[in-house]
Amino acid sequence: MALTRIDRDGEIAVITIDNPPVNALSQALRQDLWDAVAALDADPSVAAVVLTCAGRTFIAGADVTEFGKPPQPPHLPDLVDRIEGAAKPWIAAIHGSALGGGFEVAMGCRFRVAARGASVGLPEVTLGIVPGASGTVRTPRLAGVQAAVTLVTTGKPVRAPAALSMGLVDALADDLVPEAVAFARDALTRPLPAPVSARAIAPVDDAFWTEAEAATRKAAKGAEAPLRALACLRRASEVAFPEATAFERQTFMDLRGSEQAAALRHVFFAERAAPRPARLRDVAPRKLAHVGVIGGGTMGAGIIAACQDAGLAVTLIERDDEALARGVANLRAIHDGAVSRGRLTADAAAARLDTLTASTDYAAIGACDLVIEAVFEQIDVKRAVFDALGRHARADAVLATNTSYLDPRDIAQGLPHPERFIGLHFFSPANVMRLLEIVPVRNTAPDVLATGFDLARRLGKIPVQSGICDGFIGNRILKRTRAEAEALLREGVPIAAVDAAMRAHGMAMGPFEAQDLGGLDIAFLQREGARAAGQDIPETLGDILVRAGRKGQKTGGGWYDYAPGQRKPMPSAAVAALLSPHLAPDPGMAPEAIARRIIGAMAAEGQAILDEGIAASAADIDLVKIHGYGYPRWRGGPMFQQSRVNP
Ligand code: 3H9
Repeated sequence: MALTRIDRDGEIAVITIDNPPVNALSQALRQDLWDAVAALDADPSVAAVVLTCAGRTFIAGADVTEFGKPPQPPHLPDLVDRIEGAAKPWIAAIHGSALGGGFEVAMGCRFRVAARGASVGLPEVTLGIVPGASGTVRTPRLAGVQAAVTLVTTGKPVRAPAALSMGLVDALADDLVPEAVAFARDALTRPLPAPVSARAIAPVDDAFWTEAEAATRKAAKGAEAPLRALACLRRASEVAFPEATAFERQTFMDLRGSEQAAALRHVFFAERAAPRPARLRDVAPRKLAHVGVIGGGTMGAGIIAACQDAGLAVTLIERDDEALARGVANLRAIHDGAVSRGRLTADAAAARLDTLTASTDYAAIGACDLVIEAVFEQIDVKRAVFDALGRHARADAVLATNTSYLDPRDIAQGLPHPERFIGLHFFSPANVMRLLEIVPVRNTAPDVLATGFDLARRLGKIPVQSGICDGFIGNRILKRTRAEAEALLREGVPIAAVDAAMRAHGMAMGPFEAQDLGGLDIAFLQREGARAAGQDIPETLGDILVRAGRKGQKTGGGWYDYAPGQRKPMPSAAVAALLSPHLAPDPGMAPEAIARRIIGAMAAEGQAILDEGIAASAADIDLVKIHGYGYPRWRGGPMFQQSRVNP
C-alpha cells in the first residue's frame, strides 16, 4: 500500500505522507519518497513540491522499531541529499512535530513552513544515538553553532515561533497546506537560496567548545550520546559538508548498536505502553475536573501543586485552622519556588493560591470528582478520614489513599460504595517526581482504575499499576536494596565505597547518603511496629544507628557525619565504632562488583514481584525505578540490565 499520495495545485505538487501513527520513516516510506523525487523531477508540469503529512504530525523521525535490525536502503542520509538535490525545490509543510529524521528531511527541503502550533527538534540523544542524517551538520548551517548545540545535546524540541526566530523555519502558517503552496509559488518568483548543505557555518572559538563540553558532560550524567553529538557538531564546524556527514554517520552507526541506545529504546517503548494498559482499552474514565486533597503536609501540598499545574480545581481539607494555614503555606512555598526558578509567573502563582478552596469542613468535599487522602501514615488516622469521606463525598466520586506501606484494603474497610476506592501512590516531591503507582483493590471498578490512569495523563506522570504487597513495587525493592547494601557492609565493604559505586553506576546518590537525607527513623519505626506485632525482624545496622540517636542529616549524622548546616557526607568514627563488631575486614571489592550485587538484588526482588503478579511487566518495574528512585534512564532499569546479563 502506498504511503504517499501526490495531488496537484496548478504547477505545485503536494505530496502527502500517510504512515500512521506518527509518519515514521520506515524503509517503505523512504522508498516511496525516493521514487517520488524522480517522478516529480521528470514531470515538466511541476515547478515545486510541498511535502506534508496526514494525521496528527509531520514525520516524527526514523522508525525506532527498525533500530535493532540491519539498515535497509534507501538510507535516510541519501534520501535527504536526494530531496535537496532535486531539480524542483521542495518545501516542507510542518504540523505536529518534525523530529529527528523528520526534521532532517525538512532540512533537506529548500524551505520550511510550520503551523504555529508545530514544534521541531532533534531528540536522538534521548534514544542514546546522534542524528544520523545530517542533523548535526545542517542545523548549524541554519541556526548557528550555539543554537545547534543546545538543540542537539539536550534533544528538546522548540516551538514554531522560536524555530522561526532561530532560522530553523522560514514562515509560520495558520492554514498550513494552502499557505505552503502560496509560499512555494511566491518563492518561485525569486532566485532560490542555496541548499542548506552549501551554506557556511559562522566559526566559534575553542573556549566555546571547552565550555560546551563541560556543560554537556555535567547535564548528561553518564549518558554517552550528548557528548558524541557535541563532537559531531564540532567536526561539522571545522570540516567540509561531506566529511562532516561521514563522521556523523559513523558516530550514529557506532551508537545505534550500543548498550545505552538499547536501554533508552526500552524505556521509550515502556513509557508509551504504560499509560495504555490493554485491559482498559474500552473503559472510559470518570469525570475529573475537581480534586480534593486531605492533608496539606509535604505530600499533600505537592499533590495540590501538581493538580493545579494541570489546570484542575482543588479543595484542601485539614483537621483544624492551624494545620490548614500550614498546608497553604506549604503550597505557597512550592509555587514561590517555581516562580524563583522562572517556571511560573508571580501572577499565576497568586491565582493558584486564590482559587484553592481550603476548609476544615468535610462538607466542602462534595464538589470533588476525586479525593486523595494524604494524611499521616497511621491506620486509625486514615480510617477516620475515609469514614468522613464516606459521609460527605459524592457516591460517584473516586476516593484514593496515598498510603506507602499500609494495606489499602484495611483503610477502605466499611466504606460505602467500595467500588470507587483505589490507591494512588505519589512520590515526594509530588509535583516533581513523575511516578504514580496505581493500586486497585479487589472491589475497584474498571472506570475508577481508568480514572487513576487519566489523572496520571493529566499530571504528566508515568502510571504503573501495582498489586498489593508490603511497599508496593517501589518501596518493596527499596527495602531489598537497603538490605543488600547492609549485607555488603557486613562483608566489610566501606559505607562510602557502596555509595560511590552506585553513584558511578549513575544514581544521583548512594543508598546510605539517600537514607541520611530522608531520615533513618521512618523505616526503623516500621520495623519496630512489626516487631511489636510479633514479627521476627532481625536487627539491622540502621537500627543500631537510630538507637544511638543517629537518624540522618536532621540529627547531624546518620551513616555519615555532617558539619552543621552542611550536606557533604563525611566518614564517621562514631559509626565505625558502633558497627565494627558486626563488620568483616574490607575485602577490597571493585565498584562494578558492588553495583552488580545491588542491581542483582533489585532485579531479584523485581522478579519475585513479577512472579507474584504484583507488576504487569518487567518494563513497568524499570519505570518505577527510573521515575520514582532516580535510576539512570540510560541504563534502562535493573530488570533490563539483568535481562542483558541473563537473556
Ligand atoms: C531518528 O530520527 C534518527 C535519525 O536522526 C537518523 C536516522 C538515520 N518510531 O508518543 P505517542 C509510536 S530517531 C516508531 O504515544 P503522541 C509509539 O510507540 C527518532 N514508532 O504519540 C506509539 O505506538 P503505539 C527521533 C514511533 O501523539 C505511537 O507511535 N524521533 C515513533 O503522544 C504514538 O506515540 C523521536 O524520538 C518512532 N520514531 O506523541 C520521536 N514515535 O500506539 C519520538 C512514536 O503502538 N516520538 N512511535 O503504542 C515522539 O516524541 C512522540 O511519539 C510524538 C507524538 C511527539 C511524535
